[in-house]
Amino acid sequence: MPTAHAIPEEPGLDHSLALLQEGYTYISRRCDRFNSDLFLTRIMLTPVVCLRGAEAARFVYEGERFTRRGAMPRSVLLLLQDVGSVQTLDGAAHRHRKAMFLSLMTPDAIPRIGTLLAGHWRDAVRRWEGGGEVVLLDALAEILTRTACDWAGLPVPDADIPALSAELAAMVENAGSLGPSYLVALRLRRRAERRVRHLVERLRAAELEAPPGSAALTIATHRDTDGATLPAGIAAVELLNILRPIVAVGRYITFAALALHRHPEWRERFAQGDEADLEPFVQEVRRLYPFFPMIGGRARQALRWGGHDFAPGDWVLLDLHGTNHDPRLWPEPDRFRPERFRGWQGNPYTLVPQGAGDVAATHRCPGEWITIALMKEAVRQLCRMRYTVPPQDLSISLSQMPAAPASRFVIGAVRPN
Ligand code: HEM
Ligand code: MYR
Repeated sequence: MPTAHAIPEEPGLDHSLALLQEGYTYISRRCDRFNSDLFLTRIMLTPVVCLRGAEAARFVYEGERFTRRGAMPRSVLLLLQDVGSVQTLDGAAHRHRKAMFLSLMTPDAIPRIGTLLAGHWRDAVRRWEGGGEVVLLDALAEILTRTACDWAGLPVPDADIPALSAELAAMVENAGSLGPSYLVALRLRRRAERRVRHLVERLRAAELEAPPGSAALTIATHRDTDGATLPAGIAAVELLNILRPIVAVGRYITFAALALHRHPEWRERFAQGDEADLEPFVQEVRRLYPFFPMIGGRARQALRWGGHDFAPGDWVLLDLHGTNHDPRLWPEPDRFRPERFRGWQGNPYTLVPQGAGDVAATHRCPGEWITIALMKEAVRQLCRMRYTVPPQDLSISLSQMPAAPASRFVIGAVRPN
C-alpha cells in the first residue's frame, strides 16, 4: 500500500459559518480550488473530511464503512429523523428495518401514490378556480399530506390535516435552521409524533383500521430483530419518516413548475400527451435543483481512500449536490437538459440527490420510486391546468438549506384546463 500523503487542508479553527453562508456550494468550491475530491476542514470545531464525486460516493456508501450516528448535526437529526429511527441503525438491525420500508414499495403501491395525488390535486384546483393567487410550495403541503395519509393508510381525521400538514412542512423547512424558528419546528415535530403515536396505539387496540399492506399497518405490526413490535413512539417516528418526506416532494414539484416555466417547450410536449421524456424531465429536476446538500458519516473502522487515512470515528461529509453537478459526470452541469437522461441506464453513484449505492444495504433513500411517481403526476397536472405566473422573484439562493425559489412560486388565474 502506498503511504498516505497529506490531503489539502483549509487553514483556520472553524468554518461552520462559511458552510452556512455558502450552503450547497461550500464543498465543491473548495474541491475546485484545491483541485482535489477531498479536503480537510473544521466544522463545529471538529475536523471533517469533505468529499465529492462518484468515486467518493462509492467509497462512502459501499461496504458499511460509515455509520450515520453522530454524523449529522444533532439539530438536523432531531427534526428530520429522531432517535431510534432507521437512519440511526447499522448492520443487521438496519437491514431488517430497511426491508420493512422497501416492502411498501411494490409495483402496485408506486403508481398508486400518483393516482392519489391526482385526486387531491384536482380537488385543490377546483377550490383555487376563481380565487386569488396561490403560493404553490405552501399549497402543496396540504395536498401532499392528504396524499401521504391515504397512501400510508393512516386514518387521520379530516379536521386534523391542516395541522399535520403544517407540522410536516415545518420539519423540512427548518432542517437547516438554528434559533427560534428551529425551536418552533421542533415543538411542531413533537406534536406530530404524539398525534401519530396515538393513531398507532389505536390501530394496535383495533379501535381503528388500516388496509393490509399499508405503511400504517406494516409499521404498527412490524417485528424488530428481537421479535418484539416497535415501541409506539418509534413506530410513530418511522411513520413520520414516510409522511414528512412525501410532503418534502413538494419542493421538487415546485422546482418542476419552475423548470416548465423557464423551458415552455417541455410543457407543450407534455400537454400534447407526449410523455416519452417525462421521466428524463423529472430526473433532470432531481439532478439540477438543490435539495439535500450533503450527507454525513463516521468511519466504523480504519480506512484509506484518496491517499488519506481515516481512523475509526473520523467524520466525513459527502457532497450530494456537488456530485450531481460534477462536470466530469454531467457536462454543462448547470444547464437544464432532460435529454441527458434519454436511455439512461441508471448509475448508483452519479445521480445522488437521495443518497447513493444499493438501497437495501445502505442508508440510500427508499422513497425514490414514489418521489419520481409523484413528480411525474404533478408535471402532468401542471401541464393540464391553466395558470399565470405573475412577476415575482424566482431566484434560488444556494446559501439557504433547503433551497426554494424566493417567491415560493406564485401562480394566478388558475383554471382546470
Ligand atoms: C433517506 C433524500 C423522499 C424516506 C434519505 C436520505 C436522503 C434522502 C439524502 C439519506 C441517505 C443517507 O443517509 O445515505 C430525500 C429527498 C426526497 C426524499 C431529497 C424528496 C423529497 C423520500 C420519500 C420517502 C423517504 C418520499 C418515503 C418513503 C426515507 C427514509 C430514509 C431516507 C425512510 C432513511 C433510509 C435509511 O436510513 O436507510 N432520503 N428523500 N424519502 N428517506 Fe428520503
Ligand atoms: C426528508 O424529509 O427526509 C427529505 C428531505 C429533507 C431535506 C432537508 C434538507 C436539509 C438541509 C440541512 C442539512 C444540513 C446538513 C449539514
